[in-house]
Amino acid sequence: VYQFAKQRDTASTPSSQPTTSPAPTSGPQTETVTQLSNTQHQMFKTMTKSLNIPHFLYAQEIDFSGLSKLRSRLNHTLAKVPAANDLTKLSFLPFIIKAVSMTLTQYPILNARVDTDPKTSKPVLVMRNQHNIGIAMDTPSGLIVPVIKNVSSLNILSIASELNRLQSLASNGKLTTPDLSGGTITVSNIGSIGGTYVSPVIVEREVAILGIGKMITIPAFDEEGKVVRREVCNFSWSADHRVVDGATMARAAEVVRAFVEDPDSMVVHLR
Ligand code: CAO
Repeated sequence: VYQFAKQRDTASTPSSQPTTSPAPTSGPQTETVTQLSNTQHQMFKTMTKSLNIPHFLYAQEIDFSGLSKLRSRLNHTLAKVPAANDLTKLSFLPFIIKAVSMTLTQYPILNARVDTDPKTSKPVLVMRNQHNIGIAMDTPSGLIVPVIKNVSSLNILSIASELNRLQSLASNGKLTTPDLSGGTITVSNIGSIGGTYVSPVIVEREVAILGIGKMITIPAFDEEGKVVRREVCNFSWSADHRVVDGATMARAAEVVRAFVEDPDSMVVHLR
């Protein structure tokens, strides 16, 4: 009883002295110089050049429910009957890469690069017919962006195989210069690690990049006002605002959304 009363007294006395002592000082700050790794050095050069590009950010929430169901169905089949190259599983990315390529057919400006006309010294757009989609990859040595070439000529299974091939070479540090060059647009799926939104940085010789956040499950209302389960994911586009206006970026992003939200609609375009 006495102890209880004493504790209560102490707690209720505003002028009581603090019982904690200040953190001990740990000496002066020290600084150590570290050289950049090769990958950091490359990232430093590339990203410094990207500072010259005025970025326009456009973000949208995509309903992944249909894609998620389709992926589960296909993965169920692939687990029993593997596809070529022993492919037994598809992630979301091959579908998104295909949707981006199909959209580039309608919006070729997003596959272009900015250059300077040597005769007039005026800026020009260089249009490119092949969709060479760079994929940002997190590897033991840091950020690497290998390129899936000519995506419009590939189906979703062959995109997945190529993605696996590049991912395996990247994680073993065995990518070659051809694997890393010739990109015309980039996709960065940071959502496989985490994050809702990302503000992706356009790389030189490209005018757009797509950043993908983490897919999450949310309660939503259906058309009858009933609460339903939805899987959603945020897509964040950055475009070079010197040559791509907001309306063009928004229209193209809406085409990607339509393909991803209704993946069956991609079937008619597949090769
Ligand atoms: N939201 C939720 N889950 C996701 C997801 C997302 N956006 N993206 C992938 N996943 C899931 C996959 O479906 C898979 O799940 P299951 O095991 O259930 O099938 C799991 O996460 C692992 O996917 P993955 O990473 O192996 O495959 P991927 O094709 O989606 O991505 C790659 C491949 C190489 C892009 C990815 O591994 C990676 O490196 N991401 C980081 C990119 C990055 O660093 N970007 C920042 C660049 S700027 O610094």
